[in-house]
Amino acid sequence: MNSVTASPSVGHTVRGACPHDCPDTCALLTTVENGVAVRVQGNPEHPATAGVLCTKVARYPERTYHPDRVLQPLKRSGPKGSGQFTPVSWDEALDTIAARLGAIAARNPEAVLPYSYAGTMGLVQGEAMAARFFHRMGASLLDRTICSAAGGEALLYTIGAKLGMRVEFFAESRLILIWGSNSITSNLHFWRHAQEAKRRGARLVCIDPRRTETAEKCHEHLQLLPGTDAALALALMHELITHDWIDRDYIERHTLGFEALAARALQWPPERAAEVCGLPVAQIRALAQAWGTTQPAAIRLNYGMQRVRGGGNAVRAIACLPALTGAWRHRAGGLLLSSSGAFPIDRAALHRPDLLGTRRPRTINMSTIGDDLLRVASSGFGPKIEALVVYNSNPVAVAPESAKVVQGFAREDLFTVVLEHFRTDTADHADFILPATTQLEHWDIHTSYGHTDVLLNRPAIAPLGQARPNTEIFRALATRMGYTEACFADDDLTLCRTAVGARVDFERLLAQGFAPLELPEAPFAEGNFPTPSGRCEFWSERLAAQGLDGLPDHLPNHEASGSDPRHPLAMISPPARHFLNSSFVNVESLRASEGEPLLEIHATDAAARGIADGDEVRVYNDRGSHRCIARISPRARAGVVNGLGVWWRKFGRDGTNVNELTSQRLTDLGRGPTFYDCLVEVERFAPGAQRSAAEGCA
Ligand SMILES: Nc1nc2c(c(=O)[nH]1)N[C@H]1C(S)=C(S)[C@@H](COP(=O)(O)OP(=O)(O)OC[C@H]3O[C@@H](n4cnc5c(=O)[nH]c(N)nc54)[C@H](O)[C@@H]3O)O[C@H]1N2
Ligand SMILES: Nc1nc2c(c(=O)[nH]1)N[C@H]1C(S)=C(S)[C@@H](COP(=O)(O)OP(=O)(O)OC[C@H]3O[C@@H](n4cnc5c(=O)[nH]c(N)nc54)[C@H](O)[C@@H]3O)O[C@H]1N2
Ligand code: SF4
Ligand SMILES: [Mo]
Repeated sequence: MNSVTASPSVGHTVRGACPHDCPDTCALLTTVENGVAVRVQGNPEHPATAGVLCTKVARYPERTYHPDRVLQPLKRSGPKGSGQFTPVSWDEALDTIAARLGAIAARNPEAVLPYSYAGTMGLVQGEAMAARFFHRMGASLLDRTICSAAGGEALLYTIGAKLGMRVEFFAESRLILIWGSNSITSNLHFWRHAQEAKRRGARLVCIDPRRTETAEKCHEHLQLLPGTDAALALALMHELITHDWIDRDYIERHTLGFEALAARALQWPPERAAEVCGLPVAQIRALAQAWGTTQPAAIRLNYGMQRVRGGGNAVRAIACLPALTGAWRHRAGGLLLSSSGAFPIDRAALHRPDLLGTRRPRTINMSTIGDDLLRVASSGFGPKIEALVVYNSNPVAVAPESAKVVQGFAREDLFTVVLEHFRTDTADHADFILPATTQLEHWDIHTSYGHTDVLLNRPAIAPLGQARPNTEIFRALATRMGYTEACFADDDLTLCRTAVGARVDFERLLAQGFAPLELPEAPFAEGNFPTPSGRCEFWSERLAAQGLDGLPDHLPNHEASGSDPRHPLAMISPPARHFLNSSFVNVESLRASEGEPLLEIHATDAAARGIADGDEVRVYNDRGSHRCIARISPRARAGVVNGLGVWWRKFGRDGTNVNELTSQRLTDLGRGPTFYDCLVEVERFAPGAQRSAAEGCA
């Protein structure tokens, strides 16, 4: 293969979409030669992709044809969690699974739990046939909170929906706050626009406890303590109000609760926030002045900053800033956290909750799967979880407090089916692993949370081995369970049409691969917030009605810095650049770029513990202990250590990853996880002297 194989005379190209949980949702062009996908590139015709992919997905063929792909159904042949399997036929696997699920469901369908997230963001291979299947059964519902629940609810209560600026207009902003986002790692195509703005003279400010590659390239970096963003936002409001850097006309016409918010903000002079955030006062004052006196000014917020107890309130506080200064008046001003609310998706038609009839199954929060798998039947909880069907997710690696998650998955009396590409940490705990197709092998429809185009993914190659699309697997199970409703006969192309609905031109998708939504350039220039009041709600009556604070406030972390002398360091575990959550960890070229699990630690914290760069260390708290290599790094601020994630446990030195340390405590809004609200201690690892976590913390 040479560098010009994109030419149609040598191979043909197939239009697709990147399936990963990334705001960029790139349009892909896959070059196929003799039935083999030889290259995956960015589609140059798609404006948001502009022909560029990240290094991870540029390696998609390496992942797809990886020798470790699971290509036939596997049945457990050793003890639970041993990772020992033997191949079986599809018929044997499906018959056995349908019989087991059927028997459990006959007693109580709520004892069956689907567990899925965003391994693919596709609307068809995600919750389409799967949701129909579990609704028909009456299985427990899953609250899919693990990523964005706190921030999502915060947007709903403040600006009314997951809506915001169009990403391309950031190029015209004069001031951009990159807040809780390592854009170069996790939002590369936004970074392109930020760079353009910088070239045109814009000022870039990064707000992040870690000195990321993105922070390094901004003009200013506010390296605050984790979980203190609301305090910073309230101090910015204090300065905006006391200096009258506010847009009184916009506030009067398009916001609700200014007087109350102002009273709250006036309790937050910059000195107080500086103390809480661990920042110089002057830096806070300067940022307030910049935000108050520059237009157009924009905030690129990402989910990194809402994985703490007060994450919802923090997003609410930050989402007030553009309304206070009227930044929304400009198309290059305002805020973007997620654009996913812009898509007119008919989820009921896809998921068919009507198949539940009058049944109202309980809901299990995916972020507390560790505890929930260990619960016995009770009137409050309902039946014990007896069967788990996992697809598009790797909970044993990504869910918090792994020790409990592993203990739950290791239950001999739990029947676990995992639809996967690889033998992940989760698949190792399965009774059956069913081989799933990758994005190159199936149809799908994609929306985005970073731009506003719909994309169609066409299969580029035939399924490898015996792999089947998730949809096909749930269809086959439905047949065996005797589910005869017509919706179980829908093929994938029909599901694609159902997903896009009538407001998107499907013929255009078939021809071009993508279709932009028709949207205003500046969504809130004239107010029109989709809240009950139609205004940006500084004060939320809906929150007050639930007995919650109607105003945003700073809620200190569950495990705030300085609150526990035995565990003096705050640990955050943000994404590694060459992985996507726990995907790609097994792709050798990408794993080589990351090396091995590392803990970034500030020189002062390392010296205080006699730790040298490259030492093996033990990171621990009352929940567990994780061994890795210490990297003394200017990326870590004093008092905060960074354990980049999310590694597969089996690649860890002691078979663990950072989630051995994280807790199952939840966020203020949305019942989300608090991965970055976690105190630890670190010590040099001396072989032989290792104490158990419990002893170490006694
Ligand atoms: N390469 C790569 N790209 C990814 C992912 C990946 O794993 N790898 N993950 C994808 C997923 S699932 C998502 S949800 C998206 C968004 O993913 P996010 O998880 O938002 O990822 P980042 O953009 O890295 O933003 C996290 C940043 O927030 C910082 N941070 C941590 N705690 C705090 C805090 O309390 N306050 C503030 N201000 N900052 C904090 C971290 O140091 C980090 O730099 O990215 C997606 N893109
Ligand atoms: N400590 C810590 N933990 C975290 C985070 C963190 O920042 N720090 N980030 C959190 C966040 S933001 C998120 S979104 C979650 C992500 O957690 P998950 O959504 O579980 O994401 P992945 O780890 O990428 O696992 C997805 C799995 O789906 C599989 N998959 C992909 N496509 C398909 C398909 O078409 N069919 C089937 N059957 N399987 C498929 C992949 O092979 C992969 O193993 O992790 C969370 N966990
Ligand atoms: S992971 Fe993100 S940047 Fe990479 S190809 Fe997919 S959508 Fe694009
Ligand atoms: Mo996420």
